[in-house]
Amino acid sequence: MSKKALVTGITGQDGSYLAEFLLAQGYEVHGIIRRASTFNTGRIDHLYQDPHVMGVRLFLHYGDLGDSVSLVKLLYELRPDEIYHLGAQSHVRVSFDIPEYTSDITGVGTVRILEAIREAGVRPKFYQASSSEMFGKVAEVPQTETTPFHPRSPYGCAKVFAYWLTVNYREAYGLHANNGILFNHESPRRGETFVTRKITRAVAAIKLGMQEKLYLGNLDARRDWGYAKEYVEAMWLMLQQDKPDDYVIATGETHSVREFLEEAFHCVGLDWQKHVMHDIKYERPSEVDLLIGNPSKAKRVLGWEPKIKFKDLVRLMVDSDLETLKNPEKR
Ligand code: NAP
Ligand code: G4F
Repeated sequence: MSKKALVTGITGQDGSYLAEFLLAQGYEVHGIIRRASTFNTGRIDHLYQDPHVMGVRLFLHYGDLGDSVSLVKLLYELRPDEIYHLGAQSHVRVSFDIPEYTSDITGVGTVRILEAIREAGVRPKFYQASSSEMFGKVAEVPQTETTPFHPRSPYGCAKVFAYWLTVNYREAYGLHANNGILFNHESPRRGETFVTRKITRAVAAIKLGMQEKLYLGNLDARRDWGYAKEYVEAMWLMLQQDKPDDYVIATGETHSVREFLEEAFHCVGLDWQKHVMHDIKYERPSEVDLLIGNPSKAKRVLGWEPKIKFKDLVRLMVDSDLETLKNPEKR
């Protein structure tokens, strides 16, 4: 019998790649989606539309991380073997505008799932989408599984809370509960308001004469950017281990937002300085200046390592946005 996985945040960037990966592994995949006034399944619609490849092994259920009863009912009904908890208010800048909501959904949302597991009397393996944002004002370089946390945003604080809850449920109840501490990971499916995708979409639009200027905030921040499609495989690998644990998932390289800009504009033969303007509204009250992860534990224990590095990532995102803008019907 095929394994059953439940994915929160299935409509997001990572959820869509993970659903694809799990279906290809033969899983029956269930996802929680929110009711919205517009369609919000654009990233997973293709999984429904290819019955020969995917069959009817993808099931979507309405629910919300703010609604415990729906979570408990779903777990009673489904009794999944694995839970990938990816749902969150995931935007750092926005978390300064809606800190209470972010704490509730990104932080307490994890408690709701963990308690629903206990309430339903199920014993799934559990993955928590922890974040390099927890390292914040970094205590050491590069960051590893033992680097202390110093979050710099309401989002980062909520993720630290959820991280420790996951550790606590592992220690208190013997749950196979795992934290993947993922550094920034991007793709053509990245939300349009995160900096990489904002840049690659603008580069494509500027190249095609559809836009002139791009407004950005802090260009000095440095991030360890990897490819989302590869990172979801690490999530799965964590849940295939005999023992639960916490892992840093990163490339081990760091680049500034300015370097990302240079490389993206270089892909289409343009000079970024002619198009990029500063707008203070994109700056944060407190910034994370430098992130760079050491993924050696993931390599040693999980056998995971990233293949797509910085320049390839920028190129594949720019190419995809050019293609999409040239063929809007494919969007
Ligand atoms: P994303 O694209 O923003 O997706 C977030 C998902 O959470 C979406 O499916 C969203 O649904 C769902 N969601 C938001 N609020 C919800 C609520 N109240 N109830 C139920 N679902 C809700 O994020 P991502 O980039 O795929 O990241 C996945 C997870 O990894 C997140 O927890 C994020 O914080 C974490 N993370 C991401 C990165 C990264 O670089 N991408 C790095 C480290 C950790 P809608 O589609 O309806 O909005
Ligand atoms: O793309 P960003 O918004 O990503 P950020 O803040 O690093 O958070 C992402 O990665 C985290 C992992 O460390 C995840 F947990 C989180 O969910 C999310 O996926 O911003 C990257 C950098 C920041 O330093 C920001 O100040 O880009 C800088 N930036 C400069 N101008 C901008 C902009 N960021 C955004 N979003 N928009 C700008 O116009």
